[in-house]
Amino acid sequence: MNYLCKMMAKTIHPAIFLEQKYGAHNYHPLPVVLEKGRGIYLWDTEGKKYFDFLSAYSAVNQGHCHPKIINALTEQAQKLTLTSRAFYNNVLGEYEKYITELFGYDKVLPMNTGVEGGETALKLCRKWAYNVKKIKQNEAVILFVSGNFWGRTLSAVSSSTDNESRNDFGPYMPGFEVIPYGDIYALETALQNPNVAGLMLEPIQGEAGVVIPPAGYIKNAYELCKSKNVLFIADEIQTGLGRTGKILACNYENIKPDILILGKALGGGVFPVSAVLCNNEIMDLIKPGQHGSTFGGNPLACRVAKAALEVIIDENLCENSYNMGKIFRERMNKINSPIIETVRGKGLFNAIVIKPFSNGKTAWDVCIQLMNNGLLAKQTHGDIIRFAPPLIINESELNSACDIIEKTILDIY
Ligand code: IF1
Repeated sequence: MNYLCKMMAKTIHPAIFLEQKYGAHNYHPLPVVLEKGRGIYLWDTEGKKYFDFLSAYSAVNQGHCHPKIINALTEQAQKLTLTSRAFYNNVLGEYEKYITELFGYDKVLPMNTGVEGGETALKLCRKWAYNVKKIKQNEAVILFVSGNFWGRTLSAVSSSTDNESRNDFGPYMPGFEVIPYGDIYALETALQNPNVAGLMLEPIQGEAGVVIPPAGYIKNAYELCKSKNVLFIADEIQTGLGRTGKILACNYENIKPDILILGKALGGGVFPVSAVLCNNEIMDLIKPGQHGSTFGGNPLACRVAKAALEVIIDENLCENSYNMGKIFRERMNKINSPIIETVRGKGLFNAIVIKPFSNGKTAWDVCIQLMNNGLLAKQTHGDIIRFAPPLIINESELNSACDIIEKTILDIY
């Protein structure tokens, strides 16, 4: 082991050293090594306790290691975990009935990661383009919006406007067009092209930094798409399942996407589960052998996902998210600090935009200080700190967490 490695092994946490030496450096984590999670809390290997205000990018809406979800996982894990879709199993159909009735669609196509959900939705859109809208083969266009993020596959980065996600991964997927987010006139113009088959967007952009479009944009975009026989595809992988204070962020504008994509918290924080929901006119275009995945719809994932959804419904997590989110923004807007530029969000999906410090400190330094003070959050795009605790947080816990955020911000500058 060379000298540097020997020095690192002596001065940094062994877990960090091992990740540095043996793992791809595709992340820049905060210097904390977590060992345990329960509810809204995480503990590091030294036993220090933290508020989790990232929730694994909204994949832990129900809280860490939720007993009902863990029970579903462990119970099914003793019986049957994976059959492939070469055979039926006694869990998938029951889950499919539950989730399609819950969201009001004819059918669901079960996948695993969020990006697989996105890829599935886009394949369904292209199938529909050629078989229903009768667009000429290989000429379907799908619209995306600037600042979008729906994963890391070559298709996903082909639609990205973020150089970090996109650079050096070309050539890019053809038939993708990007228009400015929130600009209804840009959409109107793009929809003049008769080859447009779909528009895919997040109702509130997560990775971009909890970017909320102008009021009415989602509804106007949906109506424009309908007027041009274009599918409206909602990526609710991060905004869905209570995160913004409703079961779906699209519900704020009373629109029902033609294709709905769910993920993250659908897996209850224990398993990658995603789902694509739509009605028969679209879903029945996929015939046997035309799409799927080894783990998609496996019995273990279905039991976990059903339990994950039941927790959200039975524990009124959407309502709690809505109410706690209001308190959070009220508290943040009361902090009298020159470094806070904007506080924004819906439900428990919030962000604070940090002004550049004259002393050279950045949002990263705020996150480090928050960590030292017992709260974990992470910045995105340099100056935006997202705050997204599990939706189970109660008012007392929320205020304690806000006390930490307030103290940290007032102390740092
Ligand atoms: C990373 C970001 C968040 C997503 C939306 C689809 C996906 C994601 C709206 C794909 C995934 C994750 C990916 C993860 C970090 C995280 C993230 F910062 F990268 F962008 F949440 F904002 N649609 N987002 O947010 O789902 O395939 O990952 O299951 O890649 O670093 P996935």
